[in-house]
Amino acid sequence: MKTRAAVAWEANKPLSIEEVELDSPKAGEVLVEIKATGVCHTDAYTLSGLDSEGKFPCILGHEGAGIVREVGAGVTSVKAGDHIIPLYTPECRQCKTCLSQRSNLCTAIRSTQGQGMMPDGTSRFSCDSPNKPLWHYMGCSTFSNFTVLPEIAVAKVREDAPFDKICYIGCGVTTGIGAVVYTAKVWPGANVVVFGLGGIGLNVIQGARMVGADKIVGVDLNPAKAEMAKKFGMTHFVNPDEVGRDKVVQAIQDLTDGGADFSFECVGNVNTMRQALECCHRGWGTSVIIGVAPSGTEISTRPFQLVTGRNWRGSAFGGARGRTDVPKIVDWYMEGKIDIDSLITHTMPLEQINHAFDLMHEGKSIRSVVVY
Ligand code: NAD
Ligand code: AHE
Ligand code: ZN
Repeated sequence: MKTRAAVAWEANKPLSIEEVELDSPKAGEVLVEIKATGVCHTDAYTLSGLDSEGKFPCILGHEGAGIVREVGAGVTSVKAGDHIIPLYTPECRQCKTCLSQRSNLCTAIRSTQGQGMMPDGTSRFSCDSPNKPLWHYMGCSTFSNFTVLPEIAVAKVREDAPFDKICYIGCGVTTGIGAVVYTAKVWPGANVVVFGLGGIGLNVIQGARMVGADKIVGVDLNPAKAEMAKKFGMTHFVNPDEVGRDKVVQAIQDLTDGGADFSFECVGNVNTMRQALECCHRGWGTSVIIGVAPSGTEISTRPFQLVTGRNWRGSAFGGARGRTDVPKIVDWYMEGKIDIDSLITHTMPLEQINHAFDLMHEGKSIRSVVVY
């Protein structure tokens, strides 16, 4: 079939709206009509050329929601008409990691996914003019109106949930709230610090409020981000340009009686990753890296920071097991337990998708959602 998609022909160039070819789903795969997709900073990161797994030309996008239109041979867990959220972190329930129950990092299809291919090592997308192969992205490619996904990479969700809001659960909402609830297991009364008050950091803040955190300190270079963060539960704001970029750690220690119980890095910058670790409380403070730093960069700190009891860890997709946890997060939204609507600051058709990237780079949006 033919479908409309925003194609990334090469790094650092605007996406181009094209009619592309999409092959039918093979065994174990499903054809999905994407109804809406968010634009995440990770899409911009890959488009920038700094992602070691970035492969061009490709169809980006990994934060979607849609309807199953056709299933391939052997598919049993979903059927045509089901509403789903694509999962860039699938859940096969059979690999060593899934069976361990210790991590959400399912390994079933990770290697082909990172190469822009379906599990059989081929792509379903192509473009007959100028006749180039098109690669998948993060196993999702939600910047295409129709896409093909492995059965293990879709979470079936309730049908009364609006696509233009729950698409955000496909990455940002789950990543932020999940990092608090599933990865860090933040306890009521904890002091929490969040570096980066964008589409991920604000969800960390609402997760921290949800579990009953005490102080929730936000750190961002853009003071315009503070207003929304306060609405979501931020109790104190630190602007590194006001306190001095080399005094951020001290400012946080002063606010939190010696250091944070938990910090979350939601920027993707190795300097803020270091600050996020070092602002944690001696003896037990845990810092969770969520931000994706450019390929080739490295984190550093004095080993003494770890010897004296601080913990450094990371979180992908909030530690959520997609097929199990994502439907529950959709329920939380539908029951009014979490706010998604306020974070979706812009909605636009696919033709304006490059504007979504501009708004993100200019710091003018929290989440832009493309509606097909
Ligand atoms: P965003 O652009 O919406 O937000 C980033 C925020 O960081 C902005 O508010 C910006 O002003 C702020 N910022 C920039 N430099 C800063 C600095 N030096 N100090 C303090 N604040 C600073 O991006 P997002 O969509 O929220 O994504 C954030 C990061 O999380 C990205 O690196 C993204 O790739 C990553 N991410 C990771 C996962 C995961 O599973 N681990 C999932 C989604 C996104
Ligand atoms: N290809 C990148 C890896 C980027 C990365 O860490 N991705 C996160 C999700 S970001 C979503 O917005 C992730 O899930 N990581 C675990 C995994 O298996 O990729 C790079 O830098 O090479
Ligand atoms: Zn994302």
